[in-house]
Amino acid sequence: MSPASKLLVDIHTHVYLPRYAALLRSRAGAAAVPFIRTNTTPEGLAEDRLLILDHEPSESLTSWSEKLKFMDKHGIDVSVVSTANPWLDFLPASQAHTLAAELNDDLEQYCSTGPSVSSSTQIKRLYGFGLLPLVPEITTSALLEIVNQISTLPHLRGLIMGTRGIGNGLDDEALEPVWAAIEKAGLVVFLHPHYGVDGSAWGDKDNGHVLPLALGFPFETTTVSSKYHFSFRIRPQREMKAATRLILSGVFDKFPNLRLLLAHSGGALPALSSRLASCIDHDPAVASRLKHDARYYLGKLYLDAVTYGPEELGFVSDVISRSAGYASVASVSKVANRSTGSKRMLFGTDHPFFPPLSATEKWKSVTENLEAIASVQGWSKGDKDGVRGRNALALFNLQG
Ligand code: 5CU
Repeated sequence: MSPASKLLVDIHTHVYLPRYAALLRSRAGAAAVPFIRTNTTPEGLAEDRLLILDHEPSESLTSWSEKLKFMDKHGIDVSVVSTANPWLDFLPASQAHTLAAELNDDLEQYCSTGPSVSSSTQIKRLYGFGLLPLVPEITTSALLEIVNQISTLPHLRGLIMGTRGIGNGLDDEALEPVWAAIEKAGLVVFLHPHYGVDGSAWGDKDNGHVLPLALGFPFETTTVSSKYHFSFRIRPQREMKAATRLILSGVFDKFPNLRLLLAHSGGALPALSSRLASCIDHDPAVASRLKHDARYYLGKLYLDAVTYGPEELGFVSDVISRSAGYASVASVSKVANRSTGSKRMLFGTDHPFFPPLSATEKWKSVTENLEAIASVQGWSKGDKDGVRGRNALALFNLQG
């Protein structure tokens, strides 16, 4: 077994728990996604097809027990698993509340009864992100109750959430007690897209789901949008406000110890952060709202390393490391130190999404991300080991 400092830890990996899959199966005849429909294959076998996004080719449903097999095949020691999109977003408040509590218990049960990494460590192979019932009309007390539940389940180390909040996005003041409770409990928030952005930008050509996934998902993470219609291609019901809406709302000034992990390396935010800072500086409505230059807040974030390329990883780590130089106007050094930025980046696979189109021994979506980490110019061996696993052990407090 590798020593703890060499463990490979996957922090972006999803599951559809049996209870959740049963709910989707019960919606087989529903007019709108999400649902699971059982098809018959040409060989006459029953096959579950999962549809979570309008117009998207359906994904194969990966069974819960396949997770460990997938990990073994790719040498992944530990996974911090999360329920995949669209979480509980489509449910009425009371059902979302009950189901969140049940699914959190289910996930704890699975992780706690799963194997350990080895007989000489107490580090388990599975940990999880819980779910909050973030839907319109949910009460603050219900949300706080579930934050508290997650914080008492030892194998749940955070929670995953989409970008809608309780209907008005994540910069909604109504969420402030929730951020406060999450910060106090020390839980990591994994912020993940589902709705994409205005589908009319994708044009009329059939490009499969390349544009919504390659651009729409990361743009959604960048903007932290809200009130998008469930479809990839239907116009949003309301124009999105600004990106980075969480930064603009001052969440990190109010909750400086909030630990936010962004999917897909933060989307376009690293590339746009200096432009964002400049726009803030030149806008009378917000110029004096934040305590720091916008670039400072990027250093508060954690980002998955799901970029598939070493140049992108290097660039993102430069931007993250540079943020310390923006702590105050008087800061002396704004020089990027790639190594410092790497400490906030964590390996992920996005399993069960992006399966290979034809049978291969290993998934390219996994090997490409591992090769990217191995090839970043300016990252030391220690930095790379950090991104592969040690950073996750520290962030999620996983100890042997
Ligand atoms: O790229 C991804 O993260 C995903 C995901 O999580 N869910 C999905 O439906 N497609 C792609």
